[in-house]
Amino acid sequence: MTTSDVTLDADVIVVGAGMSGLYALKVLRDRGLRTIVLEKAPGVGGTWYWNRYPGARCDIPSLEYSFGFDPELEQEWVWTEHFASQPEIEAYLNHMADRYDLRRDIRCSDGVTAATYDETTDTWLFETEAGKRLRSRFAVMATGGLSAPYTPSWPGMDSFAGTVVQTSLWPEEGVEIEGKRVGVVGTGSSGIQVIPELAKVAEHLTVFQRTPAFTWPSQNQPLTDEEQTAIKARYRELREEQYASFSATAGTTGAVIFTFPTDDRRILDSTPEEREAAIEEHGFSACRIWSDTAGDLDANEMAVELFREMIRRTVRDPETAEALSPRGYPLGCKRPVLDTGYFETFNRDDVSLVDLRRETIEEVTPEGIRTSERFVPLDVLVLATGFDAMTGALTRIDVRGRDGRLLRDDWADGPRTYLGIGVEGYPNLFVCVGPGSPGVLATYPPQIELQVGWIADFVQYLVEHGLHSAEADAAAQEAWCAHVNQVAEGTMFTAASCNSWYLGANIEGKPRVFLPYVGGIPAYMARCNEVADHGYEGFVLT
Ligand code: NA7
Repeated sequence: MTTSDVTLDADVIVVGAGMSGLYALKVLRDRGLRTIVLEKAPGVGGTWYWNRYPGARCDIPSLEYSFGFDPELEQEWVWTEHFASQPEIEAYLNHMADRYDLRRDIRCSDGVTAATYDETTDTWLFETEAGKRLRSRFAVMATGGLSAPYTPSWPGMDSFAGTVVQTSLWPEEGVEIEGKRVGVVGTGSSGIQVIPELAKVAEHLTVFQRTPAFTWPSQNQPLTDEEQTAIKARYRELREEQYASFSATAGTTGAVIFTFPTDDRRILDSTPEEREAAIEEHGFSACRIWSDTAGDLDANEMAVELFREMIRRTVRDPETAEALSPRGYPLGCKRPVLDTGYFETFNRDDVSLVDLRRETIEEVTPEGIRTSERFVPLDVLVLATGFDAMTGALTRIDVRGRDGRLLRDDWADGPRTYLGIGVEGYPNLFVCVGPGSPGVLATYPPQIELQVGWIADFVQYLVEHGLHSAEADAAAQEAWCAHVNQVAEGTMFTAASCNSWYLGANIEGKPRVFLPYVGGIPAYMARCNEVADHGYEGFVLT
Protein backbone atom coordinates (compact mmCIF):
# COMPACT_ATOMS: atom_id res chain seq x y z
CA MET A 1 0.00 0.00 0.00
CA THR A 2 1.20 3.55 -0.63
CA THR A 3 0.14 7.00 0.49
CA SER A 4 -2.05 7.27 -2.59
CA ASP A 5 -4.15 4.32 -1.36
CA VAL A 6 -5.39 6.15 1.73
CA THR A 7 -7.45 9.26 2.11
CA LEU A 8 -5.44 12.02 3.69
CA ASP A 9 -7.10 14.74 5.72
CA ALA A 10 -4.06 16.95 5.25
CA ASP A 11 -0.47 16.94 4.09
CA VAL A 12 0.59 18.04 7.55
CA ILE A 13 -1.14 17.79 10.91
CA VAL A 14 0.20 20.16 13.53
CA VAL A 15 -0.46 19.41 17.18
CA GLY A 16 -0.96 22.59 19.19
CA ALA A 17 -2.13 26.11 18.35
CA GLY A 18 0.34 28.02 20.48
CA MET A 19 3.04 30.21 19.03
CA SER A 20 4.79 27.34 17.20
CA GLY A 21 1.58 25.80 15.88
CA LEU A 22 0.18 29.09 14.59
CA TYR A 23 3.41 29.94 12.83
CA ALA A 24 3.72 26.39 11.46
CA LEU A 25 0.23 26.63 9.95
CA LYS A 26 1.05 29.99 8.39
CA VAL A 27 4.32 28.89 6.75
CA LEU A 28 3.20 25.44 5.70
CA ARG A 29 0.02 26.80 4.14
CA ASP A 30 2.04 29.53 2.38
CA ARG A 31 4.02 26.72 0.75
CA GLY A 32 0.89 25.11 -0.60
CA LEU A 33 0.71 22.31 1.96
CA ARG A 34 -2.73 21.40 3.26
CA THR A 35 -2.36 21.79 7.00
CA ILE A 36 -4.67 21.15 9.95
CA VAL A 37 -3.96 22.14 13.54
CA LEU A 38 -5.42 20.12 16.41
CA GLU A 39 -5.63 21.98 19.72
CA LYS A 40 -6.72 20.84 23.16
CA ALA A 41 -7.78 24.28 24.44
CA PRO A 42 -10.99 26.05 23.45
CA GLY A 43 -8.89 28.91 22.08
CA VAL A 44 -5.55 29.56 20.41
CA GLY A 45 -2.44 30.81 22.22
CA GLY A 46 -1.01 27.73 23.96
CA THR A 47 0.85 28.89 27.06
CA TRP A 48 -0.82 32.27 26.72
CA TYR A 49 -4.24 30.69 26.59
CA TRP A 50 -3.77 28.50 29.68
CA ASN A 51 -1.71 30.67 32.03
CA ARG A 52 -4.32 33.34 32.81
CA TYR A 53 -3.64 33.62 36.56
CA PRO A 54 -3.54 37.15 38.03
CA GLY A 55 -0.15 38.72 37.36
CA ALA A 56 0.77 36.38 34.46
CA ARG A 57 3.28 38.25 32.38
CA CYS A 58 6.14 37.57 29.98
CA ASP A 59 9.69 38.15 31.20
CA ILE A 60 11.06 39.09 27.76
CA PRO A 61 10.46 42.63 26.41
CA SER A 62 7.25 42.77 24.36
CA LEU A 63 8.85 44.28 21.27
CA GLU A 64 11.16 41.26 21.14
CA TYR A 65 8.70 38.63 22.30
CA SER A 66 6.77 38.90 19.04
CA PHE A 67 7.08 37.72 15.45
CA GLY A 68 9.21 39.51 12.87
CA PHE A 69 8.12 37.70 9.69
CA ASP A 70 5.62 40.39 8.73
CA PRO A 71 6.90 43.98 8.97
CA GLU A 72 3.34 45.29 8.72
CA LEU A 73 2.22 43.26 11.71
CA GLU A 74 5.11 44.43 13.86
CA GLN A 75 4.52 48.05 12.89
CA GLU A 76 0.76 47.94 13.45
CA TRP A 77 0.63 45.98 16.69
CA VAL A 78 0.85 48.26 19.75
CA TRP A 79 2.36 46.89 22.95
CA THR A 80 1.37 48.84 26.02
CA GLU A 81 4.07 47.73 28.48
CA HIS A 82 7.74 46.77 28.39
CA PHE A 83 6.77 43.31 29.65
CA ALA A 84 3.42 42.26 28.22
CA SER A 85 0.71 40.76 30.39
CA GLN A 86 -0.98 37.47 29.48
CA PRO A 87 -4.18 39.11 28.13
CA GLU A 88 -2.15 41.26 25.76
CA ILE A 89 -0.12 38.33 24.37
CA GLU A 90 -3.26 36.22 24.07
CA ALA A 91 -4.90 39.09 22.15
CA TYR A 92 -1.83 39.34 19.89
CA LEU A 93 -1.95 35.62 19.05
CA ASN A 94 -5.70 35.81 18.40
CA HIS A 95 -5.03 38.76 16.15
CA MET A 96 -2.54 36.63 14.22
CA ALA A 97 -5.08 33.84 13.89
CA ASP A 98 -7.56 36.32 12.37
CA ARG A 99 -5.12 38.37 10.35
CA TYR A 100 -3.77 35.36 8.45
CA ASP A 101 -7.13 33.56 8.33
CA LEU A 102 -5.68 30.66 10.31
CA ARG A 103 -8.82 29.67 12.21
CA ARG A 104 -10.42 27.78 9.33
CA ASP A 105 -7.73 25.10 9.71
CA ILE A 106 -7.59 25.01 13.51
CA ARG A 107 -9.77 22.53 15.41
CA CYS A 108 -10.00 23.65 19.03
CA SER A 109 -11.22 21.68 22.06
CA ASP A 110 -9.90 18.50 20.45
CA GLY A 111 -6.63 17.41 22.01
CA VAL A 112 -4.59 14.65 20.42
CA THR A 113 -4.43 11.47 22.49
CA ALA A 114 -2.47 9.29 20.07
CA ALA A 115 -0.36 9.65 16.94
CA THR A 116 0.61 6.43 15.17
CA TYR A 117 2.93 5.98 12.23
CA ASP A 118 1.46 3.65 9.66
CA GLU A 119 4.42 2.00 7.94
CA THR A 120 2.38 0.48 5.15
CA THR A 121 1.33 3.90 3.86
CA ASP A 122 4.01 6.17 5.39
CA THR A 123 1.31 8.27 7.02
CA TRP A 124 0.48 9.45 10.54
CA LEU A 125 -2.88 8.63 12.10
CA PHE A 126 -4.06 10.97 14.84
CA GLU A 127 -6.74 10.17 17.40
CA THR A 128 -8.36 12.93 19.40
CA GLU A 129 -10.21 13.36 22.68
CA ALA A 130 -13.45 13.77 20.75
CA GLY A 131 -12.86 10.37 19.13
CA LYS A 132 -11.91 11.71 15.70
CA ARG A 133 -9.30 10.05 13.49
CA LEU A 134 -7.30 12.11 11.01
CA ARG A 135 -4.49 11.12 8.71
CA SER A 136 -1.62 13.11 7.24
CA ARG A 137 1.76 12.52 5.65
CA PHE A 138 3.69 14.64 8.12
CA ALA A 139 3.33 15.26 11.85
CA VAL A 140 4.51 18.52 13.40
CA MET A 141 4.47 18.44 17.18
CA ALA A 142 4.05 22.03 18.36
CA THR A 143 3.15 20.90 21.84
CA GLY A 144 5.16 23.44 23.82
CA GLY A 145 8.00 23.37 26.33
CA LEU A 146 6.05 24.30 29.45
CA SER A 147 2.61 22.93 28.72
CA ALA A 148 2.25 19.70 30.71
CA PRO A 149 1.23 20.90 34.20
CA TYR A 150 2.75 19.11 37.16
CA THR A 151 0.30 18.46 40.01
CA PRO A 152 1.69 17.12 43.29
CA SER A 153 -0.42 14.60 45.14
CA TRP A 154 -0.42 14.93 48.90
CA PRO A 155 -2.47 12.54 51.01
CA GLY A 156 -6.04 13.78 51.27
CA MET A 157 -5.80 16.06 48.25
CA ASP A 158 -9.23 15.02 46.95
CA SER A 159 -10.86 15.72 50.30
CA PHE A 160 -10.23 19.50 50.20
CA ALA A 161 -13.58 21.26 50.53
CA GLY A 162 -12.43 24.56 49.03
CA THR A 163 -11.21 25.40 45.54
CA VAL A 164 -8.01 23.88 44.15
CA VAL A 165 -6.63 25.68 41.14
CA GLN A 166 -3.42 25.34 39.18
CA THR A 167 -1.87 28.57 37.86
CA SER A 168 -1.41 26.98 34.43
CA LEU A 169 -5.07 25.90 34.28
CA TRP A 170 -6.61 29.10 35.66
CA PRO A 171 -10.27 29.19 34.57
CA GLU A 172 -11.41 31.87 32.11
CA GLU A 173 -14.14 32.94 34.51
CA GLY A 174 -11.54 33.56 37.24
CA VAL A 175 -11.40 32.37 40.85
CA GLU A 176 -13.06 34.03 43.85
CA ILE A 177 -10.18 35.30 46.00
CA GLU A 178 -11.62 38.29 47.81
CA GLY A 179 -12.04 37.70 51.52
CA LYS A 180 -10.67 34.15 51.23
CA ARG A 181 -7.86 32.36 53.05
CA VAL A 182 -5.58 31.44 50.18
CA GLY A 183 -2.55 29.13 50.07
CA VAL A 184 -0.02 29.17 47.24
CA VAL A 185 2.38 26.26 46.82
CA GLY A 186 5.39 27.02 44.64
CA THR A 187 7.74 29.95 44.27
CA GLY A 188 8.96 29.65 40.69
CA SER A 189 8.07 32.28 38.11
CA SER A 190 4.32 31.57 38.28
CA GLY A 191 4.19 31.65 42.09
CA ILE A 192 6.30 34.80 42.24
CA GLN A 193 3.96 36.53 39.77
CA VAL A 194 0.69 35.43 41.35
CA ILE A 195 1.63 35.93 45.02
CA PRO A 196 1.70 39.78 45.08
CA GLU A 197 -1.59 39.93 43.14
CA LEU A 198 -3.45 37.46 45.38
CA ALA A 199 -2.09 39.17 48.50
CA LYS A 200 -3.87 42.36 47.46
CA VAL A 201 -7.32 40.73 47.61
CA ALA A 202 -7.15 37.67 49.84
CA GLU A 203 -8.11 37.89 53.49
CA HIS A 204 -4.90 36.03 54.27
CA LEU A 205 -2.28 34.51 52.00
CA THR A 206 0.03 31.68 53.04
CA VAL A 207 2.96 30.88 50.77
CA PHE A 208 4.37 27.34 50.92
CA GLN A 209 7.94 27.56 49.69
CA ARG A 210 10.21 24.59 49.02
CA THR A 211 13.11 26.36 47.28
CA PRO A 212 13.66 30.12 47.53
CA ALA A 213 14.15 31.64 44.09
CA PHE A 214 16.44 34.19 42.53
CA THR A 215 14.15 36.95 41.36
CA TRP A 216 14.79 40.49 40.18
CA PRO A 217 12.51 43.53 40.09
CA SER A 218 11.28 43.75 36.50
CA GLN A 219 11.00 47.54 36.59
CA ASN A 220 8.11 47.07 34.20
CA GLN A 221 6.71 50.35 32.84
CA PRO A 222 4.14 51.41 30.29
CA LEU A 223 5.77 51.72 26.85
CA THR A 224 5.57 55.32 25.75
CA ASP A 225 4.72 56.22 22.16
CA GLU A 226 8.20 57.70 21.77
CA GLU A 227 9.94 54.52 22.96
CA GLN A 228 7.80 52.34 20.74
CA THR A 229 8.25 54.56 17.67
CA ALA A 230 12.02 54.65 18.18
CA ILE A 231 12.28 50.86 18.36
CA LYS A 232 9.88 50.32 15.45
CA ALA A 233 11.96 52.66 13.30
CA ARG A 234 14.82 50.15 13.47
CA TYR A 235 12.75 46.97 13.76
CA ARG A 236 14.42 45.13 10.85
CA GLU A 237 17.82 45.73 12.33
CA LEU A 238 16.62 44.65 15.77
CA ARG A 239 15.17 41.43 14.37
CA GLU A 240 18.44 40.63 12.61
CA GLU A 241 20.18 41.12 15.95
CA GLN A 242 17.71 38.74 17.56
CA TYR A 243 18.10 36.03 14.89
CA ALA A 244 21.87 36.24 15.28
CA SER A 245 22.07 36.49 19.06
CA PHE A 246 22.79 33.70 21.52
CA SER A 247 19.34 33.71 23.13
CA ALA A 248 17.39 35.54 20.39
CA THR A 249 17.35 38.77 22.40
CA ALA A 250 18.45 42.16 21.14
CA GLY A 251 18.77 44.09 24.38
CA THR A 252 15.88 46.54 24.24
CA THR A 253 14.80 47.99 27.56
CA GLY A 254 14.37 45.36 30.20
CA ALA A 255 16.34 42.63 28.46
CA VAL A 256 19.36 43.99 30.29
CA ILE A 257 18.07 42.10 33.32
CA PHE A 258 18.99 38.84 31.65
CA THR A 259 22.37 40.07 30.51
CA PHE A 260 25.34 39.62 32.78
CA PRO A 261 28.13 40.25 33.62
CA THR A 262 28.27 43.96 32.90
CA ASP A 263 32.03 44.29 33.45
CA ASP A 264 35.07 42.07 33.88
CA ARG A 265 35.56 42.53 37.64
CA ARG A 266 35.98 39.36 39.66
CA ILE A 267 34.05 39.12 42.92
CA LEU A 268 36.78 36.90 44.38
CA ASP A 269 39.16 39.87 44.10
CA SER A 270 36.68 42.46 45.38
CA THR A 271 36.81 44.36 48.68
CA PRO A 272 33.84 44.67 51.07
CA GLU A 273 33.61 48.34 50.03
CA GLU A 274 33.37 47.39 46.35
CA ARG A 275 30.65 44.89 47.09
CA GLU A 276 28.73 47.45 49.11
CA ALA A 277 29.09 49.93 46.26
CA ALA A 278 27.73 47.28 43.88
CA ILE A 279 24.67 46.82 46.09
CA GLU A 280 24.15 50.59 46.25
CA GLU A 281 24.34 50.86 42.47
CA HIS A 282 22.67 47.65 41.26
CA GLY A 283 20.40 46.51 44.11
CA PHE A 284 19.29 42.90 43.59
CA SER A 285 21.34 42.77 40.39
CA ALA A 286 24.57 43.38 42.33
CA CYS A 287 25.15 39.62 42.31
CA ARG A 288 25.04 39.48 38.51
CA ILE A 289 27.73 41.93 37.47
CA TRP A 290 30.85 39.83 38.20
CA SER A 291 32.77 37.94 35.56
CA ASP A 292 33.74 34.93 37.67
CA THR A 293 30.36 33.75 38.95
CA ALA A 294 29.39 31.65 35.94
CA GLY A 295 32.35 29.29 36.22
CA ASP A 296 33.44 29.34 39.87
CA LEU A 297 31.24 28.06 42.69
CA ASP A 298 33.09 30.08 45.39
CA ALA A 299 32.65 33.28 43.41
CA ASN A 300 29.04 32.33 42.80
CA GLU A 301 28.39 31.85 46.52
CA MET A 302 29.94 35.26 47.29
CA ALA A 303 27.63 36.84 44.74
CA VAL A 304 24.60 35.03 46.16
CA GLU A 305 25.44 36.60 49.53
CA LEU A 306 24.87 40.04 47.94
CA PHE A 307 21.44 38.82 46.85
CA ARG A 308 20.67 37.64 50.40
CA GLU A 309 21.81 40.99 51.73
CA MET A 310 19.28 42.72 49.46
CA ILE A 311 16.54 40.43 50.80
CA ARG A 312 17.53 41.37 54.37
CA ARG A 313 17.31 45.05 53.43
CA THR A 314 13.89 44.57 51.83
CA VAL A 315 12.04 42.13 54.09
CA ARG A 316 11.50 43.52 57.60
CA ASP A 317 11.16 40.27 59.57
CA PRO A 318 14.65 38.69 59.79
CA GLU A 319 13.30 35.15 60.07
CA THR A 320 11.18 35.59 56.93
CA ALA A 321 14.11 37.21 55.13
CA GLU A 322 16.29 34.21 55.95
CA ALA A 323 13.56 31.80 54.85
CA LEU A 324 13.33 33.60 51.50
CA SER A 325 17.10 33.44 50.94
CA PRO A 326 18.40 30.97 48.36
CA ARG A 327 21.01 28.63 49.79
CA GLY A 328 22.67 25.45 48.65
CA TYR A 329 22.40 25.94 44.89
CA PRO A 330 24.16 28.35 42.58
CA LEU A 331 22.96 31.45 40.82
CA GLY A 332 22.48 30.50 37.15
CA CYS A 333 21.17 27.01 37.86
CA LYS A 334 17.48 27.82 37.52
CA ARG A 335 15.78 30.18 35.12
CA PRO A 336 15.88 33.69 36.59
CA VAL A 337 12.57 35.22 37.58
CA LEU A 338 11.38 38.80 37.15
CA ASP A 339 8.93 40.11 39.71
CA THR A 340 6.79 43.05 40.68
CA GLY A 341 7.06 43.70 44.41
CA TYR A 342 7.61 40.07 45.38
CA PHE A 343 9.82 40.42 48.46
CA GLU A 344 7.89 43.51 49.64
CA THR A 345 4.72 41.37 49.72
CA PHE A 346 6.15 39.54 52.73
CA ASN A 347 6.06 42.80 54.74
CA ARG A 348 2.26 42.66 54.71
CA ASP A 349 0.51 41.56 57.92
CA ASP A 350 -1.87 39.37 55.92
CA VAL A 351 0.88 37.30 54.25
CA SER A 352 2.80 34.46 55.89
CA LEU A 353 5.48 32.10 54.71
CA VAL A 354 5.82 28.39 55.40
CA ASP A 355 9.38 27.23 54.78
CA LEU A 356 9.19 23.68 53.46
CA ARG A 357 12.90 23.28 54.03
CA ARG A 358 12.08 23.22 57.77
CA GLU A 359 8.71 21.48 57.72
CA THR A 360 6.89 19.25 55.26
CA ILE A 361 3.36 19.07 53.91
CA GLU A 362 1.83 16.02 55.61
CA GLU A 363 -1.70 16.07 54.25
CA VAL A 364 -4.51 18.09 52.79
CA THR A 365 -7.71 17.98 54.86
CA PRO A 366 -11.16 19.33 53.91
CA GLU A 367 -10.24 22.55 55.76
CA GLY A 368 -6.64 23.18 54.71
CA ILE A 369 -3.05 21.93 54.80
CA ARG A 370 -1.41 20.14 57.69
CA THR A 371 2.37 20.41 57.80
CA SER A 372 4.71 18.65 60.20
CA GLU A 373 4.58 21.81 62.35
CA ARG A 374 1.12 23.39 62.01
CA PHE A 375 -2.32 23.44 60.45
CA VAL A 376 -3.11 26.17 57.89
CA PRO A 377 -6.85 26.68 57.28
CA LEU A 378 -7.60 27.47 53.62
CA ASP A 379 -10.53 28.28 51.34
CA VAL A 380 -8.48 28.29 48.11
CA LEU A 381 -5.38 26.25 47.30
CA VAL A 382 -3.32 27.58 44.37
CA LEU A 383 -0.78 25.21 42.85
CA ALA A 384 2.07 27.05 41.16
CA THR A 385 3.98 23.80 41.00
CA GLY A 386 5.37 23.95 37.48
CA PHE A 387 5.53 21.63 34.51
CA ASP A 388 6.92 18.38 33.17
CA ALA A 389 9.10 20.58 30.99
CA MET A 390 10.14 20.04 27.38
CA THR A 391 9.20 16.35 27.21
CA GLY A 392 5.93 16.02 29.19
CA ALA A 393 3.62 17.32 26.49
CA LEU A 394 5.00 14.74 24.03
CA THR A 395 5.24 11.77 26.35
CA ARG A 396 1.67 12.29 27.58
CA ILE A 397 0.49 11.55 24.02
CA ASP A 398 0.73 7.94 22.78
CA VAL A 399 3.20 8.65 19.98
CA ARG A 400 3.97 5.39 18.18
CA GLY A 401 6.65 5.11 15.54
CA ARG A 402 8.04 2.26 13.49
CA ASP A 403 7.43 -1.27 14.81
CA GLY A 404 4.92 0.07 17.33
CA ARG A 405 7.63 1.82 19.36
CA LEU A 406 6.27 4.19 21.98
CA LEU A 407 8.03 7.54 22.36
CA ARG A 408 7.37 7.52 26.12
CA ASP A 409 9.33 4.25 26.41
CA ASP A 410 12.09 5.33 24.04
CA TRP A 411 12.59 8.44 26.17
CA ALA A 412 12.39 6.68 29.54
CA ASP A 413 16.08 7.43 30.16
CA GLY A 414 15.86 10.93 28.68
CA PRO A 415 14.86 12.35 25.30
CA ARG A 416 16.87 11.43 22.20
CA THR A 417 16.51 13.77 19.25
CA TYR A 418 18.46 14.92 16.24
CA LEU A 419 18.71 18.74 16.40
CA GLY A 420 15.71 18.70 18.75
CA ILE A 421 13.61 18.21 15.61
CA GLY A 422 13.82 14.62 14.35
CA VAL A 423 13.56 11.38 16.31
CA GLU A 424 15.02 8.06 15.19
CA GLY A 425 12.19 5.54 14.80
CA TYR A 426 9.58 8.24 14.09
CA PRO A 427 9.72 9.08 10.37
CA ASN A 428 8.11 12.27 9.07
CA LEU A 429 7.57 13.58 12.60
CA PHE A 430 9.09 16.93 13.45
CA VAL A 431 9.23 18.50 16.89
CA CYS A 432 9.10 22.29 17.31
CA VAL A 433 11.42 23.79 19.94
CA GLY A 434 11.93 20.30 21.32
CA PRO A 435 14.46 18.89 23.78
CA GLY A 436 17.92 19.17 22.27
CA SER A 437 17.08 22.52 20.67
CA PRO A 438 17.64 25.89 22.41
CA GLY A 439 13.94 25.83 23.32
CA VAL A 440 13.31 27.45 26.68
CA LEU A 441 16.72 29.16 26.60
CA ALA A 442 15.90 31.54 23.73
CA THR A 443 13.11 34.00 22.96
CA TYR A 444 10.33 31.94 21.45
CA PRO A 445 8.87 33.88 18.50
CA PRO A 446 12.15 34.60 16.66
CA GLN A 447 13.44 31.14 17.53
CA ILE A 448 10.22 29.63 16.19
CA GLU A 449 10.57 31.56 12.94
CA LEU A 450 14.04 30.05 12.46
CA GLN A 451 13.27 26.53 13.64
CA VAL A 452 9.76 26.07 12.26
CA GLY A 453 10.87 27.80 9.06
CA TRP A 454 13.60 25.16 8.80
CA ILE A 455 11.06 22.36 9.32
CA ALA A 456 8.78 23.86 6.62
CA ASP A 457 11.73 24.00 4.20
CA PHE A 458 12.46 20.37 4.94
CA VAL A 459 8.87 19.25 4.38
CA GLN A 460 8.75 21.21 1.13
CA TYR A 461 12.04 19.60 0.05
CA LEU A 462 10.66 16.12 0.73
CA VAL A 463 7.50 16.82 -1.25
CA GLU A 464 9.32 18.43 -4.16
CA HIS A 465 11.84 15.58 -4.37
CA GLY A 466 9.16 12.90 -4.25
CA LEU A 467 10.57 11.49 -1.01
CA HIS A 468 8.04 9.68 1.13
CA SER A 469 9.89 9.46 4.40
CA ALA A 470 12.58 11.20 6.42
CA GLU A 471 13.89 9.76 9.65
CA ALA A 472 16.74 10.77 11.93
CA ASP A 473 19.68 8.42 11.61
CA ALA A 474 20.59 6.67 14.89
CA ALA A 475 24.29 7.63 14.74
CA ALA A 476 23.56 11.27 13.88
CA GLN A 477 21.07 11.42 16.75
CA GLU A 478 23.56 9.96 19.23
CA ALA A 479 26.24 12.42 18.11
CA TRP A 480 23.83 15.33 18.55
CA CYS A 481 22.76 14.17 22.02
CA ALA A 482 26.41 13.83 23.03
CA HIS A 483 27.06 17.36 21.79
CA VAL A 484 24.04 18.72 23.71
CA ASN A 485 25.38 17.12 26.91
CA GLN A 486 28.92 18.22 26.29
CA VAL A 487 28.10 21.94 25.91
CA ALA A 488 26.05 21.88 29.13
CA GLU A 489 28.91 20.35 31.13
CA GLY A 490 30.74 22.71 33.46
CA THR A 491 27.94 25.29 33.47
CA MET A 492 25.91 26.21 36.55
CA PHE A 493 22.94 24.58 34.80
CA THR A 494 24.41 21.16 35.51
CA ALA A 495 26.24 21.82 38.80
CA ALA A 496 25.87 18.89 41.21
CA SER A 497 23.91 21.07 43.65
CA CYS A 498 21.51 22.26 40.93
CA ASN A 499 18.02 20.78 40.70
CA SER A 500 15.92 22.46 38.06
CA TRP A 501 13.21 21.65 35.56
CA TYR A 502 15.87 22.08 32.85
CA LEU A 503 17.26 18.84 34.32
CA GLY A 504 13.87 17.22 34.89
CA ALA A 505 14.68 17.32 38.63
CA ASN A 506 11.26 18.70 39.58
CA ILE A 507 9.45 15.55 38.46
CA GLU A 508 9.80 12.43 40.58
CA GLY A 509 11.36 9.62 38.58
CA LYS A 510 12.26 11.80 35.59
CA PRO A 511 15.84 11.06 34.50
CA ARG A 512 18.38 13.77 35.25
CA VAL A 513 19.22 14.96 31.74
CA PHE A 514 19.85 18.55 30.71
CA LEU A 515 17.03 19.11 28.23
CA PRO A 516 17.72 22.22 26.11
CA TYR A 517 20.72 22.93 23.88
CA VAL A 518 22.83 25.56 25.61
CA GLY A 519 25.14 26.31 22.68
CA GLY A 520 23.06 29.30 21.56
CA ILE A 521 20.97 30.14 18.52
CA PRO A 522 23.84 31.01 16.10
CA ALA A 523 25.65 27.69 16.63
CA TYR A 524 22.38 25.80 16.56
CA MET A 525 21.09 27.37 13.34
CA ALA A 526 24.50 27.07 11.70
CA ARG A 527 24.34 23.32 12.31
CA CYS A 528 20.72 23.08 11.09
CA ASN A 529 21.56 25.03 7.93
CA GLU A 530 24.65 22.94 7.31
CA VAL A 531 22.51 19.80 7.59
CA ALA A 532 20.06 21.24 5.04
CA ASP A 533 22.83 22.37 2.69
CA HIS A 534 24.19 18.82 2.65
CA GLY A 535 20.90 17.31 1.53
CA TYR A 536 19.61 16.89 5.10
CA GLU A 537 22.54 14.78 6.23
CA GLY A 538 21.80 12.78 9.35
CA PHE A 539 18.29 12.02 8.10
CA VAL A 540 17.57 8.85 6.17
CA LEU A 541 15.52 9.92 3.15
CA THR A 542 13.52 7.28 1.33
P1 NA7 B 1 8.69 26.19 38.35
O1 NA7 B 1 9.72 27.18 38.07
O2 NA7 B 1 9.00 24.75 38.12
O3 NA7 B 1 8.23 26.39 39.86
C1 NA7 B 1 7.45 25.44 40.53
C2 NA7 B 1 7.52 25.71 41.99
O4 NA7 B 1 6.69 24.77 42.68
C3 NA7 B 1 8.91 25.56 42.57
O5 NA7 B 1 9.09 26.52 43.58
C4 NA7 B 1 8.86 24.16 43.15
O6 NA7 B 1 9.80 23.93 44.17
C5 NA7 B 1 7.46 24.12 43.69
N1 NA7 B 1 6.96 22.78 43.88
C6 NA7 B 1 6.77 21.82 42.95
N2 NA7 B 1 6.29 20.71 43.53
C7 NA7 B 1 6.18 20.97 44.84
C8 NA7 B 1 5.77 20.19 45.95
N3 NA7 B 1 5.37 18.94 45.82
N4 NA7 B 1 5.80 20.77 47.17
C9 NA7 B 1 6.21 22.05 47.31
N5 NA7 B 1 6.63 22.82 46.29
C10 NA7 B 1 6.61 22.28 45.08
O7 NA7 B 1 7.35 26.48 37.52
P2 NA7 B 1 6.73 27.90 37.15
O8 NA7 B 1 5.40 27.64 36.57
O9 NA7 B 1 6.79 28.82 38.29
O10 NA7 B 1 7.68 28.48 36.07
C11 NA7 B 1 8.03 27.72 34.92
C12 NA7 B 1 8.56 28.62 33.85
O11 NA7 B 1 7.46 29.28 33.23
C13 NA7 B 1 9.44 29.75 34.26
O12 NA7 B 1 10.77 29.43 34.43
C14 NA7 B 1 9.27 30.74 33.13
O13 NA7 B 1 10.05 30.34 32.04
C15 NA7 B 1 7.85 30.58 32.77
P3 NA7 B 1 11.30 23.40 43.80
O14 NA7 B 1 12.01 24.58 43.21
O15 NA7 B 1 11.12 22.29 42.79
O16 NA7 B 1 11.84 22.94 45.08
